[in-house]
Amino acid sequence: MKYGIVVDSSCDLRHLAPEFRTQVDFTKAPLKLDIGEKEFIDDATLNIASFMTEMSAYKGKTGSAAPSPDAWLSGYEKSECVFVLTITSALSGSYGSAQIAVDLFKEQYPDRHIHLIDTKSTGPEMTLIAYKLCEYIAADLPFDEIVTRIEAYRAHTHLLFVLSSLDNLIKNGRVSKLQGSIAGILGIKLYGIATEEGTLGPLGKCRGKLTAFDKTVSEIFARGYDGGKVVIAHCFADTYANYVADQIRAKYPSACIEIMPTGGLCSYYAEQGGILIGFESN
Ligand code: X90
Repeated sequence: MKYGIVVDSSCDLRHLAPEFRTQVDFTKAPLKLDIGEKEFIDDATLNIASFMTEMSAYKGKTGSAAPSPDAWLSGYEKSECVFVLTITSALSGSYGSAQIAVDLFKEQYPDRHIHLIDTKSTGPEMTLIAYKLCEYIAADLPFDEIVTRIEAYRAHTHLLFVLSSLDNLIKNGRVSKLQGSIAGILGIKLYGIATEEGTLGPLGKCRGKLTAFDKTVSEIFARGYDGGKVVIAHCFADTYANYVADQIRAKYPSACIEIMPTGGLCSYYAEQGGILIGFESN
């Protein structure tokens, strides 16, 4: 296929909408998840519910690993014009691995086009960027024009999150102990934002079933949301995701909001009850 979008599996999106499928090849390079010696590939065959149950029950070490350059390269090779989106390089080696594959790809296919983006984010914000790429491709824009426009678009996308536990982020050294000091305290939720540098930026912590979600919705409005697209990914927390969507719709009734379950990687780190919200700002 002429156009390809290749993402790592931290992007929760499973498929493109049918109207884009004939024009764009969408490939996911899977990260790996480990429970002790047992390795799970974060692809469409992973049963996330049983993975999460097994992970919670396991007392030893669990972890994740970025896709190999080979896994990236085999995704790129399917298309002539390739856009690559990775999880933030501040928290994962996925971008570094994708970059090695880009160099190999350029050597092997000097006539093809490829553009690699460190999204400085993950999950739903990557989904928003993938959706926008589809729109540009469907509009028949030249490759370089799409590159310029997608870089400009990224200034208008953001990611907020609400987590009930930072255990896996701390255990895997993705968040400092100090930053995550509230982790594990029952009933406390932490809400925050993906910073410009692509790190976790805590905004606050609170008790109360819905307080963190109300505060997060206020943050969405405060950060320039004015009725654009929203993608919410949740880890077995569709009630919270729907609550957030309802609060947004109370102010913007025609807001375009999509709710989806987190894939393996985001489920592992966001943990049960966690939600991630990607949104567009003006
Ligand atoms: O390379 C690897 O093994 C992957 C490591 C990924 C670590 C971070 C995953 C975060 C998932 C948690 C809340 C959102 C944080 C956003 C910060 C940019 C989701």
